[in-house]
Amino acid sequence: MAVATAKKTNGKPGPGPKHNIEAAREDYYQRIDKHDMAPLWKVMNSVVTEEPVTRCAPVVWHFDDVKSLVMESGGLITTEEAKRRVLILENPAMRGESKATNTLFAGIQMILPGEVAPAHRHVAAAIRFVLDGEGAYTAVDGEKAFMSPGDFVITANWAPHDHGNTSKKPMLWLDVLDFPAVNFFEASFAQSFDEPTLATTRQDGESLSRYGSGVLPDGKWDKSYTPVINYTYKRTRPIVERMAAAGDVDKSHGARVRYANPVTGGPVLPTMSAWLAMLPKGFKGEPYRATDGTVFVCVEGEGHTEVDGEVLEWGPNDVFVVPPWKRYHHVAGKQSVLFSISDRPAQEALGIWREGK
Ligand code: GTQ
Repeated sequence: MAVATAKKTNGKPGPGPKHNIEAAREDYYQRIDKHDMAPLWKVMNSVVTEEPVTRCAPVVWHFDDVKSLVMESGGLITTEEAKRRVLILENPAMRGESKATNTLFAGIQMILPGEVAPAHRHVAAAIRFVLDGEGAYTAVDGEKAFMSPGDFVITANWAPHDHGNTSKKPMLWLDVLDFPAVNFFEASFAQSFDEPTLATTRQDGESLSRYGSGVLPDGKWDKSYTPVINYTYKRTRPIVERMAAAGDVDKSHGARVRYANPVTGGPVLPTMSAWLAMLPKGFKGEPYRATDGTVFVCVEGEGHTEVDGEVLEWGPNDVFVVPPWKRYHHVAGKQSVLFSISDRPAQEALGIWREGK
């Protein structure tokens, strides 16, 4: 054995004869292994990488497939039984992990007329982006947000919420939650309530009216998230339309706005940010990359996004993923609107976010 030939060093470092060094190292690795230790120098390049390494793959889910498959679930399980009737959009490179990117969950939630998704709360924060249907609601912190396609609704960390559909049509929305990030920190809590629906304590539209109208109430809002629950498409779309008409079009992102906390100007949530962009007909974006992985939704139009040489074709309500640090550019065949969500504020808060060409 190597031990027999290794030179005694009385605990001091000593290479010994050259032909013995590999054997001596191997013997050493085996001995430290028994103490739950390992040599950094063998893994240095894979743990401190020169560039971001991602397991996340570029992927698109087409609404034609998604809608019919999600609708089918309505005949198989009730919302009451499922609690949340959601089909997870699983990144094909991370199947079984309930992840769209390494930090974000994405799923399509469906709620049928008359159904209630019972009240609960959790540390994971949620963003809902309405795809189809009209007039179902999410109740957050005592306020009902009635939703329409293109609306973007926030459920902050630990905010009690239930969903209900008082309309005559099924409603489908995209859920994006930060629980992969929360679970990375192993900091998840969740709680359900005895009553399926929470008491309504504020008028419909209250939060938008108070905080989203260019005035702010006296008194302090000192939470880490936006006081506005529903950022409606009706209000946001005309803004990107005006920007596009005025030629205020970013070379990579198009005519784009960031959804903001009106009190601080910061992101809507500490962990996730969202944007809405109009791409003029014929737009061909300049390549861009950043360390935040992004979930996009095509709200209107038709085009494609090339990610790392892969072409993702999209049309209305298609959902697609651009992984961290993969170079991408958008091409719009028709005038298009893209909604997007990423973990950028979490990375910025930690000082690790970077962008490049
Ligand atoms: O609506 O509260 O897609 O708790 C996943 C987990 C939605 C929700 C999801 C959830 C919810």
